[in-house]
Amino acid sequence: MLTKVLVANRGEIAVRVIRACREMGIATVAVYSELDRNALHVRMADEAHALGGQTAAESYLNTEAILGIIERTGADGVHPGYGFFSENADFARAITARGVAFIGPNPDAIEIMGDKISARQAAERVGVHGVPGTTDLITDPDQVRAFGAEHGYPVAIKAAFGGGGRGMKVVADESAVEEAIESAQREALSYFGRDEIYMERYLEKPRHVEVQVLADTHGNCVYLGTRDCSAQRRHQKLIEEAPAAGIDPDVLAAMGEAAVKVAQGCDYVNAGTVEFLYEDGEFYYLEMNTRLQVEHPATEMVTGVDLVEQQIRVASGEPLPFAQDDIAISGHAIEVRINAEDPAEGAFLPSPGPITGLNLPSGFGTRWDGGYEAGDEISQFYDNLVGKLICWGRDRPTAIARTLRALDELEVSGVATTIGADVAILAHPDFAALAHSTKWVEETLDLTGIGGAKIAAPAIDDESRVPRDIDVEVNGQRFSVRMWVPESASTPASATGTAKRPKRAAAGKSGASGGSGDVVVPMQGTIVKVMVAEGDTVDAGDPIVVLEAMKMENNVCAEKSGTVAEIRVAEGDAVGGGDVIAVIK
Ligand code: MV4
Repeated sequence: MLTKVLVANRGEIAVRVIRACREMGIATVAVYSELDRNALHVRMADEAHALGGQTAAESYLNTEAILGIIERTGADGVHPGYGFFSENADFARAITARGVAFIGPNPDAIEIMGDKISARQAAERVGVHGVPGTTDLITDPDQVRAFGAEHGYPVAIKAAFGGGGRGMKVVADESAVEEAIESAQREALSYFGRDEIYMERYLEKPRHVEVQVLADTHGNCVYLGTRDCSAQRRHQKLIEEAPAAGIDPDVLAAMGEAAVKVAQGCDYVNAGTVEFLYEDGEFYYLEMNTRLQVEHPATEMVTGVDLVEQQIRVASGEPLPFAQDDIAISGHAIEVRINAEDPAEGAFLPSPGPITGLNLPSGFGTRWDGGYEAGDEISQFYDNLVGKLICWGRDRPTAIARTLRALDELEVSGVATTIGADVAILAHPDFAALAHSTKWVEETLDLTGIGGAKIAAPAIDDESRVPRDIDVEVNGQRFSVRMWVPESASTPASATGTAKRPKRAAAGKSGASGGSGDVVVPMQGTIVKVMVAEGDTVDAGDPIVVLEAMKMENNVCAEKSGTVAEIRVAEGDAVGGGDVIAVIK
């Protein structure tokens, strides 16, 4: 078993790996950029080492610095998390060349799956098919026209060396072929440095269904059920769930077996995900992700398998402790990504900054995988995932209701978050009815007026409170209401607080000297203070007496300017509503 694991990542996934190591009694080494010197993953690890630099390229992608830290610390394993070096075959080779375990797949499998054409060929070899199309590169527009004539339009033109959806062009009909080829090649060249393209039939409303696989070094490979990741925008997933719902179990089982075949076909080892498109009862192989994915907890919640623990065991040479028949899916899990982005009007604008307040949900079936605590900062230089909320329920409706309940408890202050968009998706009848597809968030979901805006941290209100009873009437029925108000609000009326109201009342009259000279109390109460004496000159709005009524003190003010001709009350007198207590001339 590995004894000391270097976690070559940051944020929630570094925290996730450190937690698994701690449970297994494995020491952890964190690495950090200049900006992450005091980040949560650094605070949690047994030891932490500086990479230097701020941007990802200067820090978490600095191979030499990471190799130096491996040397210095004696780490015998490296977990790459996702992103950064997780699908970098050269990095994996550099690690293994030093006799250190790369907690992930063999470098050859990373390479085969990194190239979409060889990945598709690897699947075809074991009888797993992608969307009908060709693995030949397009060299002539006539190839596309011939394909369109045979299979129909639309046709998808894809970058051979692409990924993440970039470089895909949809050809609506034969007149658009030339232009689509040119623009696909242009995009492929600028994103990936290579312009090779191929084509497939384009599916108009597919769901994105993926299969979690796990393979050991002894030839065992199992699938751990499916996930549906159709709720996404611009290839950024927002919500994932396990298992994929509303699909015939026989189809899901066939998909799982196909995924295992693809993995075994490239001698895959460790955790991986095989992606499919699903439409009208059919599934089509898309690609394989050769890493632990962001959404892996959804699978953990319905299988009970700790995927990070199994990754470490596999990298230590242990055989899988279960066979396919031992894997059962129990209930339903939903994962919601909480990003520091403002989803208002569907823009999802990044919102980096300090997290000033963080109240996390808890309760039955509720899991939080986070990378930050209150006081930590979301940097503009890295992924802005604050954390993931994962809720389990005995069935899908229960899981949806629980996730909405937990989101209601979750409070993130200081940065804008995607919570509003997540709620809009989960509460939408299309989502409940499984009527959504990969295009639903962008084309159907209405995000106008969605609040994602930054909220300030709630002011700390530690002032003691006192009861104040008032009577109210609602539709003619009398209720006595007790309000608990800050002590300061119940102390004798402050000059500003009480002077304003009469002034507004005075302003409503025809002019500074236009009101009545009679000073009238508006309601029954007790005079607690007389503010003027007979003969004083006053302005409209000046307080004449303070009246206590309904446990509140109110100023009773002059309605017109003039001289106080008469005062008819003294402190302590009880008065009735409508009584004239002074006269101004
Ligand atoms: C497709 C498709 C429809 N038809 N291929 C986009 C990401 C890339 N890896 C594959 N993608 C797609 N390929 C055919 N023949 C629709 C998509 C697609 C998609 C796939 C998975 C998840 C989200 C998506 C969002 C838009 C389009």
